[in-house]
Amino acid sequence: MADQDRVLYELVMRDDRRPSPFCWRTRMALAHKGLEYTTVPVKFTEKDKIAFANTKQVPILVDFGEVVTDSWAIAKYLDENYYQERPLLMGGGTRFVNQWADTQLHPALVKVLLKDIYDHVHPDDREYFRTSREQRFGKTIEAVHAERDKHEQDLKRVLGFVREMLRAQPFVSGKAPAYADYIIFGAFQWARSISPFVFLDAADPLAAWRDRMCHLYGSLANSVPHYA
Ligand SMILES: N[C@@H](CCC(=O)N[C@@H](CS)C(=O)NCC(=O)O)C(=O)O
Repeated sequence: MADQDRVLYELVMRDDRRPSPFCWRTRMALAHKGLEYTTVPVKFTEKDKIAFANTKQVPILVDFGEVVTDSWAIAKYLDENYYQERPLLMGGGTRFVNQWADTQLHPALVKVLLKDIYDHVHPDDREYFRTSREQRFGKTIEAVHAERDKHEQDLKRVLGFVREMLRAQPFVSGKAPAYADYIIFGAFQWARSISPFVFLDAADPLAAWRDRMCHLYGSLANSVPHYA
């Protein structure tokens, strides 16, 4: 790997889909800072490809030789190193949003999406995904999927206060988007990368916000394979 490059290592699924919500936090953060980069696609089972970073997870940012792992650490790194004439990603409360997404939003959403994720996993990763996720949930992917209606109701509840907030302001971060938006948007981009399932009504303020997010930075979120 050249020390002269900025490279994002990110998850890849079949048909070159890039669904990782954590990698989308980083993609949007890099776009926010106006930074160029190339990507290295990593399958779940390609742990050898990322062993250099001493982690088993993506995203990993290699910024001119500086290896940064974990989406939160990457966002902090970007604010610390690219602050001149670049808008800050973080504000008060951003850590709260990060924690909320990791512990409330993602656990609710993954149960709605699990079968669709499995259906889009790269063929080389199918066995790994089934085994690791069935261990995590303590039941089969199909058993989780069988309760999708209930999981959808749980997800709607979890999203309730974000919806209310977006009635009063265009972005989670206020008048302009910042990292809190990218955190939550990462979850929506995860969903639309691998699932045709529609869980937002057209009249929902969240749907309008999601649309605004999809059109940011030259419609970055639409530049990869996705459903509606
Ligand atoms: N806390 C990490 C979580 C990253 C994460 O969970 N990445 C997933 C992809 S969405 C991953 O690499 N999983 C590897 C695996 O399940 O083996 C972050 O914020 O970056």
